[in-house]
Amino acid sequence: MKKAYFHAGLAIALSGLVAGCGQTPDMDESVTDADASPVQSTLIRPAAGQGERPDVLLIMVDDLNTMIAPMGDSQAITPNMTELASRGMIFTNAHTIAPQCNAIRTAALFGRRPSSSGVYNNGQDWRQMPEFENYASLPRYFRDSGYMSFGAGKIFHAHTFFPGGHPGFNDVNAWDDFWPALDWQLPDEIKPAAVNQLQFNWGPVVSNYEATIDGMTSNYVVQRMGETNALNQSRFIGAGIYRPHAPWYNPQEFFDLYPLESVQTPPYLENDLDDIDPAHHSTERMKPIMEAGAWEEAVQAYLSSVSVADAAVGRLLDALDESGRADNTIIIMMGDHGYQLGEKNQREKETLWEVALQVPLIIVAPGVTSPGSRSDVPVSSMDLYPTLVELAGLEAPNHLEGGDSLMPLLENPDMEWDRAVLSTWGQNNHSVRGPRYRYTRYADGAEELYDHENDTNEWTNLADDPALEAVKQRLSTYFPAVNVEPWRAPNTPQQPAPSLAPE
Ligand SMILES: [Ca+2]
Ligand SMILES: [Ca+2]
Repeated sequence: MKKAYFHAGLAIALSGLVAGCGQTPDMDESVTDADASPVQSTLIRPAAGQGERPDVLLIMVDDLNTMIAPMGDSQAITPNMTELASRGMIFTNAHTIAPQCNAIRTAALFGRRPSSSGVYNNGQDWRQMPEFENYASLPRYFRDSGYMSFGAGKIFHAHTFFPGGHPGFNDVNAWDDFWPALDWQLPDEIKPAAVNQLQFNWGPVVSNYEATIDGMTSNYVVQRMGETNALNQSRFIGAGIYRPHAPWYNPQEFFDLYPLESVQTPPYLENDLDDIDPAHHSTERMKPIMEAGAWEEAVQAYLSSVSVADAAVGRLLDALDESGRADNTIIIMMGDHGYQLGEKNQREKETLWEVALQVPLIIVAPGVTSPGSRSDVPVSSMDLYPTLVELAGLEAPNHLEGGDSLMPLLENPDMEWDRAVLSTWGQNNHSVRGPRYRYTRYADGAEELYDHENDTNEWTNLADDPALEAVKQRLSTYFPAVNVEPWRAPNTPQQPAPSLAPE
C-alpha cells in the first residue's frame, strides 16, 4: 500500500462548480494571522529519556465515522489509515462516550464521564470549573511525568465556525509547544471567496493541501518532530485533525476522488422512525439537503474530507518512519464521535444511534500489538487515558473513571471480555453497546433496543419485546448511578438542554 497518497505536488488549482447549497466557489488562499509561526518552545523540563518510556503520537480525528477502508467501507479512499491499521490493532466495536465534540474530548482527556462532570455539550469550558483544578489532562499528565509535549489542532474542543473563530478550550499547561498557539487551536478555514460567514456547506476551493487546516497542522507536527528527534527525551505528540468536520471546503483533487455518479448514499428505510419516540428524532438538518436533491453531493463532500484527514495521517506516518523513533512510538488514532449522513434522515451527530456513536480506533504499540490484528470487544473513548498511561508504564491517576486499560486486548486480540460501553447525550440520556445489542434509555423513559447481529442499521426497535427483557436489564447495569446537572458558570442562565434542532 502506497502511503502518503496525497502530497503537495499533487495539488491542482482549479476553480469550478460547487457541490451543493448554492454557493459559488472562487479562490481564497489568504493566510491569516492565526497561521503565524509556531510559538517557540522552552523544552527545559526534567526529561524522561528516550528509551525509558515510549513516545506517544495521538491522532484525534474530528467527526470521523467508520467510513474508512480499514473498517470495511467500500467507498472511502484512505490508504494511510489502512497502512496504520496494518501496523497494529483496529477495534471494530469502539464507541464515543458522547456524540458532541466538547463533551467527549473533555471526558476522554480527563477520564471523567459527562454524567459525573456535568460537561454535556459544546458551551461548557472545563477551565472554569473548580472540579477540574484537581485533575491532570492526558497530555498534562505525560508532561508532568517528564515528557516533552507538543501538538497542534483540535485535541481539546475548538472549531472554526463562529465569526472570528473559536479559540477552544486547550489545556495551556499541557504543552511545551502548541500550534497555532496555546490559546488558539485552529487556523482559519480556507473557503470560497463568495462565502462570507462559515456555515454547513461544501465545495472545492482553489488551493493546495498546504493551505488546509490539516495540511498546516500536520506540517507543524512533522516539523516539530524533526526538530526533536535527536533529543534524549520521550515525547507526547498531539495531532488534532479537523476534517471531516464541516465545512467541507477541500482542494478540488479530493472531490475528484469520488465521482458523483458512483457515490453511494447510506442505507435508509422510509418508515424507520415510526418505532421511535418522536421526541428523540428530528429530520430538520437533512431537510435542506434532501430538498435540494443533494444527498449524493453531501456524501461526496464528506468522503473527500475523510481523504483530507487520511492525507494528514500519511504525513505523520512518513515523518515518524523517518524519525528513527517509530519502533518506540505508540500511535493511537481515534475519532471523537460518529457522523450521520442521512441514516434515519439525520445529519451530524448528537443522537444515540450507532452511526453517531461508533468511532474508528487504531492502536499501534511496538512490542505489544501484532500487525494487522483486530478486536471486536466493545471499547470506549474512556479507555484512552488508562490505556496510554499503562502502555507508557505510568501510574494511572486516581481520578479516572469509566474506562479500562485495553492492554490485555492489545496483547491478545482473541481475548474475550464480557463488557459493554456507555454513551451519554445530555443529562440522563444513555446508550449502552454490548457485543450484540445496543440499549438506549432517555431521561423521559423512552427506550430503544437494537440487535446488531441481525440489524446493523438499527431499523427495528426491539425495546418492547418481552423476550429481551433480560438483555435490557443486563445492559442497564452500565447506566451511571450519578447524573449531575449540566454545569454552568456561576451567575449564568441554565444551559439549554441538548437539542436535535439545527444549530
Ligand atoms: Ca467532533
Ligand atoms: Ca425503525
